[in-house]
Amino acid sequence: MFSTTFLTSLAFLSVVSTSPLDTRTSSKKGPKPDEKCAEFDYENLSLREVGQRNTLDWRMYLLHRDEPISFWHDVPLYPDASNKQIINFVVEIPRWTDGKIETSRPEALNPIFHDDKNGAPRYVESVWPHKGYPFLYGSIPQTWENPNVNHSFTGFPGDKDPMDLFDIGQDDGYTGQIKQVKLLGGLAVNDGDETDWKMLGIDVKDPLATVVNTHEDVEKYRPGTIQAFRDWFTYYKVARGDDVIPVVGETYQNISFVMDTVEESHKYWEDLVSGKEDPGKISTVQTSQIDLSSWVPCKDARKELGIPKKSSKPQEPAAKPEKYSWWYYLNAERQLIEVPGS
Ligand SMILES: *[C@@H]1O[C@H](CO)[C@@H](O)[C@H](O)[C@H]1NC(C)=O
Ligand SMILES: *[C@@H]1O[C@H](CO)[C@@H](O)[C@H](O)[C@H]1NC(C)=O
Ligand SMILES: CC(=O)N[C@H]1CO[C@H](CO)[C@@H](O)[C@@H]1O
Repeated sequence: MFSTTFLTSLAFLSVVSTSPLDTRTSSKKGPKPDEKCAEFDYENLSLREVGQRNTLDWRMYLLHRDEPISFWHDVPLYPDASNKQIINFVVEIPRWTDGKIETSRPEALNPIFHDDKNGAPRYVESVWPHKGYPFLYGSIPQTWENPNVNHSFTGFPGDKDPMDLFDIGQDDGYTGQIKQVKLLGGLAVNDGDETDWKMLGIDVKDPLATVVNTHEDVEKYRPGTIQAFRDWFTYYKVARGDDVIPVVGETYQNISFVMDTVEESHKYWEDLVSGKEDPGKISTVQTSQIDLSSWVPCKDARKELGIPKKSSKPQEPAAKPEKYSWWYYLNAERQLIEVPGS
């Protein structure tokens, strides 16, 4: 599809990543590389925001050296392949906010958008004592919850999304932020008979990060939070009328198992972007895996894919329905308490 002038040598690609997808191109001799496609550079990331927040048209794109790239396929999983406990994390939902903000599966370069429910922007109800999401929430780049295999631990197929992670650091975060987090454990959530891991991590810059290595370690410094966050994932949809969501194995899985699970998910992602697995409606267009047919040179991506040229003028977010500023209360059986006559 693209001219071979774009087939550049590995030296200029994301050498941070050890994915076999990268190394396969190592012997290729090509013409002068496109400087903008050079090694993934965390200092040169920026965001392009189009449309009004709290509307279904709003989009956030990730830029690398001012060219759009994919949050999902182009941000490496491991900042340093020699330490697989540290991974990159794409912040979708900052702490204490309630908009259901996600990475788009079907759109080219997978921008972040506001998920919809029944044709309107989706929010989560605040269940007492929490306000919105009580942590930063987002996805792990270059991972995939494969819907075509039953996960060996849960017995259920994946939910087709990148893996989710929640970051318990003190920073509030912002949508589109790329962070490095230390993995501490994970919950094998079974949402509607689909495997939907919620990995627990902490921003490596958080003062706590150096003294915690597992979810158990967190207990010493922040008693009760680990259990409270686990429970939050089980009941956060109850206020909208759903059932409690079960966690396979009931509690957090240990760090070595969780690191293996992330790595396995990275392999599923490789099968996805390489076409080994049928992508279905997922857009696998990317700018970093040069020998795959899903590759577009980063300097051409914006034009080829019709990505907006610039951010729109900053504007006030659209108003959200009043009920999302309320608190909802559950009884001991985790059922919604209804006030008679209301
Ligand atoms: C996954 O498990 C279900 C239920 O046990 C089974 O029907 C299905 O064939 C399995 N799928 C795969 C890909 O093994
Ligand atoms: C870690 O978790 C896995 C899955 O639950 C389990 O099979 C394994 O024995 C655990 N390892 C340790 C050291 O607890
Ligand atoms: C192309 C580009 O944006 N380059 C910048 C990358 O980051 C370094 C360090 O912050 C800047 O000096 C470059 O100008």
